[in-house]
Amino acid sequence: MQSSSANEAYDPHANTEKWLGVWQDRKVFEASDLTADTGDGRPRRYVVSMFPYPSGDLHMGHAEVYSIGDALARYARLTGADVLNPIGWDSFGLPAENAALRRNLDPGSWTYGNIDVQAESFRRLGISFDWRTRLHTSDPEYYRWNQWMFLLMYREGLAYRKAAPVNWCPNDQTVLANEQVVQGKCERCGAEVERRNLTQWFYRITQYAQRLLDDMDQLGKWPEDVLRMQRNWIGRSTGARVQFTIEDRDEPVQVFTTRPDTLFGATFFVVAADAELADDLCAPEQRGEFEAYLVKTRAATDIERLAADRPKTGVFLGRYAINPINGEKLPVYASDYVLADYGTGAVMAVPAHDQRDLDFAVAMGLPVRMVVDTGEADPAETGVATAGLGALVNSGQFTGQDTVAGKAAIIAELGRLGLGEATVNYRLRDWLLSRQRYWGTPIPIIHCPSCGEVPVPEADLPVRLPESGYELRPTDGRAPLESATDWLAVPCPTCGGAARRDTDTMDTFVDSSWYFLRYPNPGYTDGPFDPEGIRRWLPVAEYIGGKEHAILHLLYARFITKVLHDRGLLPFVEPFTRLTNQGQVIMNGKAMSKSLGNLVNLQEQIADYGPDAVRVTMLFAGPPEDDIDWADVSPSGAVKWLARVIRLAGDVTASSPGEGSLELRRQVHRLIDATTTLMDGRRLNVAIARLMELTTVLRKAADGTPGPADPALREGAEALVRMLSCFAPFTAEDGWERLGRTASVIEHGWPHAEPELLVVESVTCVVQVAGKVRDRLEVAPDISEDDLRALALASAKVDRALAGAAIRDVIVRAPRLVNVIPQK
Ligand code: ANZ
Ligand code: ZN
Repeated sequence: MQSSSANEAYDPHANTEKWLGVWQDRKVFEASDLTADTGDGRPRRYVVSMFPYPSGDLHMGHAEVYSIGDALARYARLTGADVLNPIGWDSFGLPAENAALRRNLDPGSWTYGNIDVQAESFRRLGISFDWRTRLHTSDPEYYRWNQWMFLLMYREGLAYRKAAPVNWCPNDQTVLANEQVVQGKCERCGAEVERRNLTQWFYRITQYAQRLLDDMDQLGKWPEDVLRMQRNWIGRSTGARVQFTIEDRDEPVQVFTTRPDTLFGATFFVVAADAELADDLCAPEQRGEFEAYLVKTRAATDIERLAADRPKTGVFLGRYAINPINGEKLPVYASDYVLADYGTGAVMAVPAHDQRDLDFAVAMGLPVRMVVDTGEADPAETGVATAGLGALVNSGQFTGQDTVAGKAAIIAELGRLGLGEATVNYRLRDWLLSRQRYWGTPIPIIHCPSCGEVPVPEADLPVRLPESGYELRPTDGRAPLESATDWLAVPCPTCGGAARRDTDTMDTFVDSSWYFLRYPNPGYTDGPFDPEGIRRWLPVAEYIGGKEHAILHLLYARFITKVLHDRGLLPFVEPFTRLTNQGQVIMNGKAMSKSLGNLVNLQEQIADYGPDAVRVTMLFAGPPEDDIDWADVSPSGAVKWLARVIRLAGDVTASSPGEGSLELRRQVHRLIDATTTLMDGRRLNVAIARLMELTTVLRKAADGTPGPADPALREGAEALVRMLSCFAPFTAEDGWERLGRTASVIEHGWPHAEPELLVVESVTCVVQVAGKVRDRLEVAPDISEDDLRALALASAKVDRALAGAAIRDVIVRAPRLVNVIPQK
């Protein structure tokens, strides 16, 4: 039997505008506690999806992250929380400048135009944002607080300037961000990128290295791999600093080593060729050779330089270092396999136990001396360094000790001599935040010929970007702001003399390191964020975003949070309590790109299948953290499922919820329970599979007896539609309406699984006393032996049959039989 509604086509577009209007009128997505404490007792839940960069319209990747974030926000709302699901734009950054150069626009109008397009797309996708939070990092009202924080950091010695190697394109005559260097070449013009030393601004994140590690204890709800990546990036090594005297030089040189136990095996000494130290140590007769080598080194990137398989090269500097433990003379070399900015930029080379040192020794014909016996063959013969633990050999008074004891003993001896100590070293570098770019936050510093660096007084913030009179295309290595001559010239705040503004702008990671603090009150003017908003909503309960931000963005946000905490501005040290990563949307096994011609256009997908089917497809394809290959999924399958839900809702004729067929109710409540558990575990794809299963169960019931009039069918269909609203919000409203209910389904909450309906059917257990049947019990099929024994012994009938006799034994065969054997 089919009802007439079965023939109506499901139109995924028909009612979207209607529901958007209803949601807006009823303010269903507005957090009630945003502006004042409403005291309704609901727990607050702050669900933040990483904010978008307005590079154009929303793309498939956006649709995925916001579908995930929206499902989690809607679930939290349905289960009784006061939810804040905010939105803003990460609207500074380089693509705006490149696009502006190509199209002869200004970066601002390109950016704000894209923001409007994206905002409209978000609306049409039905994402449940509270639009009152909306902020744009390129607004002066926002970026003034970047400047305010910069000044705070500057005052505290956490912001400073120093010369640092940067990527330089000799053709475009400009500094490039790391992201603009593609395989060693300039992204724009393809020229080979060079390294140059330029004066740059830094945030001293290294001062927080240990705390960034320690506080990971609080991040139990973060993915393990993200924590691992952060730990590796911080790169804590324990070892020793050892001091080497240089022959004919007053100042000694320090090295960092993780293996002080191998000190007797040092046969030469290497300094980073591009470190000042190398230049300093170079003997006059070696200078020509050294400088020729340096030119070659400069061209290589750090990654190339550290590659294990790179042939080792270097030059002898004509000097000797003295090994502090045995007085041996070690020749000093400069090489590019030692990095200038790690440790001290100098190493004691132990070729027997470090492969890079061994390769260098072989290349230069230097001696190899084994000092740790690991049980493996002698590296001098095999060419394979032995890096493992073992017993010290050839190590003077320390010979015979094992690696661990030997380390401690040699450090103690160096300490006694005043030539070394145990130390910790971090791979983490300070955060290079200056960019020689236009579309970013101006650095609030004024350079005065007499006073030097002078901070812009707080009352003069924001330092606004000039809107005209600048040349966007960098020329002769001049940053765009250097061409804004009117803007540039300012009186010195200290002496009043002629001075000039700093022409660098901030890395956009600065903008995104604290935006989530401002959302609760984005118009706040007394500080970067409203302390009341912080008290109500922060830290972020649930943060959703791509794995590509696993390291830098999250590390910077954690760092800034700690800095603000230490100044008494925040009551917590970690900003994100729970982190959910999403994978990428790819096509035929490859990242989507214009050049590959495999771009899937989101708007076309929405036009073809409707917003709900696109969202369901994204979430059903796999766990949130996996990549989705759009070639393998089926939005038309999602459309079919949603159409079945709609048809089912139209077929229900029972008018009151509750009761009805017990068996159907049991199935429904078991599926509600399973879906709830899956949602709590963020297993969204499996949760959707359960809802599909529920649809099938209900369809069968509707087609059977008692059929459409069964109140249990109505109960099940209403539960289905309520749960569906997390994933397919428009269809859920359509279904709710078809069920004869009034909008909005969102206001009816998540269905509750009744515990007594969750008992999976029961079996009859026979209880005997001395082999005679005395009672029958209805029990769960998976009841434990202990529970069954206790239940049987509690039976009044068993008690009566025993007539006071003591029990000799109880034989339990769960779930069907218990035999109680009395004492004779
Ligand atoms: C002697 C030695 C013997 C080392 C041995 C290792 C094994 P991690 O663990 O990554 O911290 N090193 C120190 N500074 C360096 C630099 N600027 N560039 C390249 N290498 C550098 O690595 C620390 C080890 O890397 C240090 O310990 C040093 O070599 C090298 F059997 O010292 B070792
Ligand atoms: Zn001055």
